[in-house]
Amino acid sequence: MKKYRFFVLLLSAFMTFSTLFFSACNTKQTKENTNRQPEITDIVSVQPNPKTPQNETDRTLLTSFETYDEVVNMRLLNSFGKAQISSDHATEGSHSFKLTVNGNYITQAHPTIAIPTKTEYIEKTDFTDVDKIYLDVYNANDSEQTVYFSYLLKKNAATAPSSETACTIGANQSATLTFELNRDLMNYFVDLENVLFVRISFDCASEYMQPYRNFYIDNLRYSTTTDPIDDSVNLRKEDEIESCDSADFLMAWSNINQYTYAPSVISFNKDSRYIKEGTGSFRVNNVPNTGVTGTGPTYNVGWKINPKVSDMRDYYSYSFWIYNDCDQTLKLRASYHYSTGVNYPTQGSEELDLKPNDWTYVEVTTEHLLANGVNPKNFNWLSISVWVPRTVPYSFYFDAVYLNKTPSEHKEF
Ligand SMILES: [Ca+2]
Repeated sequence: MKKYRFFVLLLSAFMTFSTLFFSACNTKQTKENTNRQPEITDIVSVQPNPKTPQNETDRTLLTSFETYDEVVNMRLLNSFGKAQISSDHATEGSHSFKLTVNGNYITQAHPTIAIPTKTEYIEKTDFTDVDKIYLDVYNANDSEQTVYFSYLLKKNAATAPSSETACTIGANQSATLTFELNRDLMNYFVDLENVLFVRISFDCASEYMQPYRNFYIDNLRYSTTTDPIDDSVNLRKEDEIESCDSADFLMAWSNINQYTYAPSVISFNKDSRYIKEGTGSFRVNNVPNTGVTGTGPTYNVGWKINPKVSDMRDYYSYSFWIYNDCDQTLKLRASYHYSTGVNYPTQGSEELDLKPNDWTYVEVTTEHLLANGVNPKNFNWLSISVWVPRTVPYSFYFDAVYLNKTPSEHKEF
């Protein structure tokens, strides 16, 4: 017993030091995390997770934010703010994670903590059986706040986020938030067996110089179910590649490249000025000044989708609309490929000008795909990417991505 007490004292001393250290390092940490690729290590631990509370035997701990070694692997994204280990408002173990949340009001990308899997702390990467996520939160603000849970998943050579599940928490309250995951929906778009990060997000600041918001979080855990996933769900209409009418459909899209090389954020837009058809469109914004390799005035960012078409020769073309929210003409790159194991579309592309502050219709014919060597029965990816300004905030929107059986009336090139 004496030995145990001594160990606790030592640990406390270590934690105090760690708290200071992590806090002091935080600015650097945030900057590095924005620029750095996920650090996925191949450490495989055979230790079972022993930290399941006795009164919650159906819940398994993911993290309790106890040690510096553990939290240093977490990434703070999208101008997050700060995070540090705290001894206040702990609900599991003796420490919580104190968050000072900012988020860039221009990008509207949620400030996010990304917690890596496949580590000695979280071995689990297959989350197929996980139906609920639990997080203890103390909302130290005078207003109701929303907290989001999502996954980042491996998808071929790229990554894709799952949709965000939201929970609200009242002002100056502590609560256990329960995120009920729609496994059927997620399974339609992403591979739940390949989770790279579990992510906790918050709303962005909504205006310039908005005061930071404070939260304490602890005791992130999950429960599982034996219910099978319903894989008969079909969310697309005939000949529709992407309607952009639901935030859930964002899951179908992957970054064209590693974040480091093509840093951008894709999000759901409901502003009717930027919708061509239906109830929504997708917005892509750049992440200016992130030290991307290269020095030109623009760099290429974009997102790609598997069109899930069995034979492209059944169609005349695919098409989409794109809005360039900028006062100058920019270059679009509509690329397509069928190769596997290559994370950048190399099979062919259309480059064309995007009119300033206007919609442009883009149609790529099957004839053109065939002429560029695309295997019509294995048309894996189509991507929509734009050469965006390197240092200035910028957005483009796209909508109504369809397969067309006949030449469409909008054809412009
Ligand atoms: Ca804890």
